[in-house]
Amino acid sequence: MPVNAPMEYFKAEEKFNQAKNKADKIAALEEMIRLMPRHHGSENALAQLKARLAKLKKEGEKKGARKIGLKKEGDAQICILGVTNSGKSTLLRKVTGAKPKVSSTPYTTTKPQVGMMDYCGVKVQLVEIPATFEPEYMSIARGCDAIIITGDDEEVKKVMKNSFIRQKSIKLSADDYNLKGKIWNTLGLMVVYTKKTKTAMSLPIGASVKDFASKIHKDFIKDFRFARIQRKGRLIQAGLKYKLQNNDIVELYMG
Ligand SMILES: Nc1nc2c(ncn2[C@@H]2O[C@H](COP(=O)(O)OP(=O)(O)OP(=O)(O)O)[C@@H](O)[C@H]2O)c(=O)[nH]1
Ligand SMILES: [Mg+2]
Repeated sequence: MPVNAPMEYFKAEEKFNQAKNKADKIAALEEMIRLMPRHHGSENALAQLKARLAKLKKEGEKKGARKIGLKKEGDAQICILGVTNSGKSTLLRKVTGAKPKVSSTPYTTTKPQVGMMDYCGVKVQLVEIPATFEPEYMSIARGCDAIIITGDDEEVKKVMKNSFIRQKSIKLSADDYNLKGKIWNTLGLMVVYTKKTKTAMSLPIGASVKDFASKIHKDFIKDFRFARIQRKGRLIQAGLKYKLQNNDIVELYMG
């Protein structure tokens, strides 16, 4: 029991005990820490509260994605962050086959919603993060490849900062022209195709023949002789170091 704690402290403690979810617990704990008197007699109690807070925050990070059963699928994952009614579900519906509920009632989406966007044969997983921004959902956003922000971005940027979400972000609306193209461009990837099976593959912009070959199979580097690349009607013969470009069709010759 802290010595000389103000009344507000006990109110915050009561809030902590009543809290039903992690976000509320964290908020109450932070309030308790703020209200705890700073003197020699309260040092231990303060340290305990801080340890409890750290543990609570860490739990959210570790369990988050697994607890809600969300599996990373496709070539890349993008999270949609936005305050309520900013059109997250509307955007998800437009670019994927997913059918999350769209409604003008605030906080319609309460669980992360997942959809798969096809871009020139490459699959990108999109995840709508509920506007409650619960820590366990923010941990999904922390691990994805890029962020789409819908609506007013000021609040979202604050939330991102507090949750250590530092990926590249882009502000978009569901009504934007060339929505899929804009989403794809945030990833810094290009699409190349295998000649034989016409399979689309994603690689970082600037990737080489070697990157392409090793993505298909480890042994392809060892037995590599040369690559034949179809690019804008031209045929190029190239070695491992040769840099690929978007839309290249690549055939590997092995020895
Ligand atoms: N066409 C269009 N409608 C929008 C846009 N933003 C919001 N709306 C409308 O606003 C309401 C909420 O849209 P949702 O897509 O459900 O918004 P959300 O961000 O998913 O909201 P929550 O899940 O409740 O937090 C709906 O009536 C939409 O039609 C937009 O950019 N374009
Ligand atoms: Mg929604």
